[in-house]
Amino acid sequence: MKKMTFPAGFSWGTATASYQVEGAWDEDGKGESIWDRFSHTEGRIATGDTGDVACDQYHRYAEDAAIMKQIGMRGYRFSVSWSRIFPDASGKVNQAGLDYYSRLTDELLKNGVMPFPTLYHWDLPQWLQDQGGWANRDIITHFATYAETVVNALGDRIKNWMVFNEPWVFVYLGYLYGVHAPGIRDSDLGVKASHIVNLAQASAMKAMRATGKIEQVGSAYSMASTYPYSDSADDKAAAERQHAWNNVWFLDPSIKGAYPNAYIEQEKMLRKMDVRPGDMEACVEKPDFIGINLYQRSIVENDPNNRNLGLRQHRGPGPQTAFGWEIWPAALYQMIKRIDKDYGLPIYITENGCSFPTGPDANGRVPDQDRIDFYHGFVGQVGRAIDEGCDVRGYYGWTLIDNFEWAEGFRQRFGIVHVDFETQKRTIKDSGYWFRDLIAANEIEYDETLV
Ligand code: GCO
Repeated sequence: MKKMTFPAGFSWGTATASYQVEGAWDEDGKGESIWDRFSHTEGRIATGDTGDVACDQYHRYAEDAAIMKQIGMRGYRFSVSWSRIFPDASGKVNQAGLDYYSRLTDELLKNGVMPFPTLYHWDLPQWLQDQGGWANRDIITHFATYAETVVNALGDRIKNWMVFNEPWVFVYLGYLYGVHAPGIRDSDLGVKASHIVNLAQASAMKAMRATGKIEQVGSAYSMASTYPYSDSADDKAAAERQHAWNNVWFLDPSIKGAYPNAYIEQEKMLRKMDVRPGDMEACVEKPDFIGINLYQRSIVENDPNNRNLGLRQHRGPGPQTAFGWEIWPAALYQMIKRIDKDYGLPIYITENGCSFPTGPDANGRVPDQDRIDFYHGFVGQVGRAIDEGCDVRGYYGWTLIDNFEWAEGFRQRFGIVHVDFETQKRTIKDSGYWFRDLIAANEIEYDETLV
């Protein structure tokens, strides 16, 4: 084991998303989003839960900001709900929606917490979905207008922004596999949407920079470091294809103006994606940093029978969270090293965390030791990468408070603060106090032998 100290001013924070915490789903002029529609449709959410109330952060943001301060958090990654700002197809701005994020921003700053918002964490306005959503190119202009509007309203106080959260997840789970909103299962639409999202990312970044009000902009990408199933050249090549598709499909176009090689028949795929002349140039807008959301790794074996990515995945032998996700701390170290080597840009860990169901005991304490062990392992591997020279600027745990876990409803608890969804009572878990002590000490021990 080795001990390291994080850089002074390291950005310690937590992340949430509008639909998962806000509630107030139809208040103050907010329009319907695809997640409202999806969760209100029977059979879509495993538990039948909805985000109508969620953690009621729309009304309890001051209490939540005070909790962040108590823990010593220096940043808060929240997302803006597009349908609060542009509730309908009229194109008219709903000022009350902007006012909410302005109040939240002021409250965070008052508590010494840097607001670090994401413009899109999956809750697309339903009126845009009715026009085809991310599979219709018209969305590119709508999204840039929305981005510019939000930055103009808050850019006097907020300097650091994220455009997208996990484009891979909302495109493929939403349009290809149909398990997330809008619940579409269509391989043509899915791959077309992936390209439109890349175009939209660049045009929104350009619009945000043109306001002259921001300092840093990037996106948060879902990543899982890929491990070849064996040492064979074929498995290693398969792991590279998985990395290309899963980790950097929405990053390479913005930096290199090209898609990474992922598919066995890549040229055919690019035609299916409807990549037109001039598109790849239009995708380029270099981010100031790269956000990594990482929960797991993937273990990949070459599979010649698969004509898509040419691979199959295996489960790893590590222990698991309540969600059944393998706990493999070195995955985060490997991912940081790879992204640092390939792009040389500053990195933020924009999400990392685990679900365990621990609730309050008889004394009202929440002894979630398994979550502490998880964080100790993963944060330690971030420290290891920093020790080896990687430029990691911050670490955002997922998540501040137990919240609405998408298709799983409320049954997966990822918070470092427990929420009783009957009463909305918040209780800081032992892991929350662990973070308080970690941030105060600003140092951690890590295992430098993990692979
Ligand atoms: C994610 C999401 C979060 C999830 C978390 C746990 O970005 O996948 O940003 O919304 O709740 O990852 O599954």
